[in-house]
Parts: sequence; structure tokens; C-alpha cells
Amino acid sequence: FLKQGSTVGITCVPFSGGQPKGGVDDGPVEMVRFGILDQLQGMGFKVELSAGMDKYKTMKPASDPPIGTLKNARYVSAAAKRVSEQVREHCEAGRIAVTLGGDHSIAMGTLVGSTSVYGDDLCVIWVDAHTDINTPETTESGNLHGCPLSYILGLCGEIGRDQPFAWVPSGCVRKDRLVYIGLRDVDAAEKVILRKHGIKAFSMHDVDKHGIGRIVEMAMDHVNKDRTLPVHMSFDVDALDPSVAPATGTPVRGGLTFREGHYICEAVAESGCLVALDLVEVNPKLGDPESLRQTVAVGCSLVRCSLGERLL
Ligand code: 6HN
Ligand code: MN
Ligand code: MN
Ligand code: MN
Repeated sequence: FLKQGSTVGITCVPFSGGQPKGGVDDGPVEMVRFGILDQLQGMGFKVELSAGMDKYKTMKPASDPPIGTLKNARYVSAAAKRVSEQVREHCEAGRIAVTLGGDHSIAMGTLVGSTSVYGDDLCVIWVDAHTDINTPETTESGNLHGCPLSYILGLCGEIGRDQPFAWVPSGCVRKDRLVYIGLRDVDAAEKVILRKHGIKAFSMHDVDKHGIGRIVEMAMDHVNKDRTLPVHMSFDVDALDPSVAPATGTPVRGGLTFREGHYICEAVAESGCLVALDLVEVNPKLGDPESLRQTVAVGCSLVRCSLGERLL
């Protein structure tokens, strides 16, 4: 599926409705301003940009009252649905689908898009401080960026399967094809879900214990033993330590170092299996100009490394 020198299909999603902090919707524009498109072209890729990124800002419904505790559910649903269509188009055309967020609720869309083409062979590597697997029933914050995986894996109760998310094919990703790296802030109810469903997860404790090289190998062995299945990596920039990526909405100390984050991306690139990549939760409005520059720069370099930029 992935041939180097092929086309990268970029979807910019200036969206912040999955959480309360403004500014994360400026993530994609800042990464483009930093030169990510030219950088990918410079690596030899053809770059195809999805049209109409400004439309995301206009999709907010006039009325969007809470559903249970869920905030902005209709807005998140509409945006994620559009993301799913844009990502599906890229995947159908054989492009590597790169989605620049935006908050992590948009992964509901990216995963529906990629699985609509690759089916349940698709493996998901979720790099994050958080598990983002709250159901509409368990979420305490009501922020949908903490919930996308419960919808995708089909773990929601009634509220989740109903409108406005009835379009999400629940269970489109298999539970045994998901693996986490970088966890360190998991809600009590999420821990119960992980255990109940036997979902593979590597925390920062595991990274410390085994080293990042071994962790990525174990993660790949779990979801993709023969390295033949397509891989979708969803990279939340808050997986990195706040000293490395400070401009993000829910920073948690004790995260991946600069090199550990890049190593994951390099190893995934090396596998040759990457078909889709999300880079989310860059919030240029949080922190001083230097934090912003640093976070945007690291976001772009994670994208380049995932697509095979080589150190030597
Ligand atoms: N993210 N578990 C918390 C919640 O609100 O459900 C934090 C979620 C963070 C989500 O960083 O993408
Ligand atoms: Mn299959
Ligand atoms: Mn996170
Ligand atoms: Mn996340």
C-alpha cells in the first residue's frame, strides 16, 4: 500500500469543538505557515490538499445543547463526518492521508475514513498521554476529544449509538488492532474499559522500563505481527513532554522526550505500513511565542519523520 515517492493527501481541520480551549483550531494553519507542505514536497512527495478548510469554522450549529454531559456533540459530529469524507477520498486515491488538527475528536472522522477503505485490517497506533476512550456515559469532562475511540471501537451505550453520531460505523476498528504508547493520565473509568476489553497499552512506565525501541517493536508485534497490515497512527502532541511540546491544551508532565517521539515516527515509517497519520492538539494560543514556535516545529518534524525523513 505505501510506496515512498507517492502522494500525500493533507486534510487541515481547524476545529476546537471537542474541548473548551480556543486556539487549537489554529494548529493546522500554523503548521502550514511553518512550511509543512513545502517540506513534504522537498522530500519528494506530491502533495494534495483537501479543499475548503475554512468550512469547518462555519459548521457550528445555531443550537447545540448538551446531550447528557457531552458538549458540542452536533458540531463535533458534523466536523468529524466531513473529515471522514476527506480522509476517505485520500485513502481511496492511494494517498497517505495526513490530517492536521484540531483537537483529537476529529480522529473519529479520520478513522472512519481510513477504515472505510482499508476495513478491519487497519491497525491503529495511538500515541498520547491520554487514552481518549471515555464513553458518553463515563466522560466526566463531557469533552469529546476524550471519547473518539469509544465510538470507533463500538463501546458506547445508547447515547453514543444514537444521533448525532449514528453515522459512525461502531466497531470499525478491531480492539485487538489498537495499541497505545505514552500513556500517563488515564481516567479511572477508562482503566476499567482497557482491562475489560483487553486493549494493549504501553504507559510511560513501560517506556522507561523497556526503552522506546523495544516498546515500538512490541506495539507493532501486537497489532501487526508480520508488518503487512495498513497502519493508521494518531499522534496527540501532548504525548510529548510539556518541555518539548508546551503549546497544547491538556499537558501532562513526564512525557516522551523529543527523541522518543521522533523514534516512534521513524520506526513506523521504516515499517512501510503507514497509510494515515493524524497530528493533533497543537494549540498556538497557549503559551509564549517561543512555546508556540517550538510546538509547531516539533509537530511538523513528527509528520516528516513519519513519512520517512531520514537522519542520514
Ligand atoms: N486529549 N480523559 C480526559 C477527558 O476529558 O476525558 C482528558 C482527555 C484528553 C483528550 O488530550 O486528546
Ligand atoms: Mn479483514
Ligand atoms: Mn492527549
Ligand atoms: Mn488525544
